[in-house]
Amino acid sequence: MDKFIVTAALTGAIHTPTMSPHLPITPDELAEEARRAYEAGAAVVHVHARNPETGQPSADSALFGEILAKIKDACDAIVCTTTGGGFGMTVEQRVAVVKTYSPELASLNAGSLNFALHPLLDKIRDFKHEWEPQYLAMSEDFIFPNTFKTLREFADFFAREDTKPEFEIYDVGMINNLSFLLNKAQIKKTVYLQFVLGILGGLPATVGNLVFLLNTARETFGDNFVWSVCAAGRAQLPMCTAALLMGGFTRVGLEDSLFLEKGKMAQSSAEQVEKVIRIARELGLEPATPDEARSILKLKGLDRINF
Ligand code: KMH
Ligand code: ZN
Repeated sequence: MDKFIVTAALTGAIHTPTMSPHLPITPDELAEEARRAYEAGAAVVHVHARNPETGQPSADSALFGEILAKIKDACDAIVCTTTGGGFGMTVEQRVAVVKTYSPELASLNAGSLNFALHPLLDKIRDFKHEWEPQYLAMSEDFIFPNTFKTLREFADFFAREDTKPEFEIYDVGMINNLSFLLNKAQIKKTVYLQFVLGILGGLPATVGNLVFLLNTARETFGDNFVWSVCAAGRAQLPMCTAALLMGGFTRVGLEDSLFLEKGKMAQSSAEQVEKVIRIARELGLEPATPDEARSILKLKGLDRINF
């Protein structure tokens, strides 16, 4: 039976509390969501921290530590911490979680883009918190900075901790950035690519674009890579299904979509995990356990994390 990895991206830094009452905010809510996603079949949970009072994406290292410890207590899923953080954080703040907690896996954004969320403003009239409309509005003029210098420094910090980078690829040129960044030995260790489709400022979520990304990755890394897909909003499940058909892995979760189907909000990332696994099983695919995912991704193991 072929195995595929399901990641649940629990909260992210895109959606704001007004957009869904189900978005986990506090460490306890994040741990509970991680447990539910794990029990539904996710091998990996991707984690951002949020200010427990306001729900704003947070770079607070102690808060991150509390979240990581609670998730570790709640379930056996692999924890993939963000180093994308939230808008306006410095690159030093974003990478601190790797230096401090030495996770098995963390996101590493493979290039800069105008990560634009401002169209979401039109959909909401009354926000719960003052920061929310400001946060969305500023993204119209915000370059999410991942310069070559940042990539080099992040890659060094990851290498020091032996934290596996999950490279976030928003556009095809970012694969070329990685071919510049990575040496042969790093590529031999299996490059892990997360294709992030449908972000305004990046590639639209289409099967054609996914094929383009995959072909470019093959030309760049040969067989030395594995890949996953996530997609924003209503493209989430169709693009994950396309990934399954093409031999890829899938990321679902409320970070990327707040819905389970048209007009129906997801109460938990776990519902999206269940749904993608249901589809996969119809195709003869089984979700990998965390230990199977560790072996596929060549992770260092739980005994070498610092939380
Ligand atoms: N926070 C977004 C700007 C990641 O986790 O590394 C990008 C993001 C990716 O969420
Ligand atoms: Zn993220």
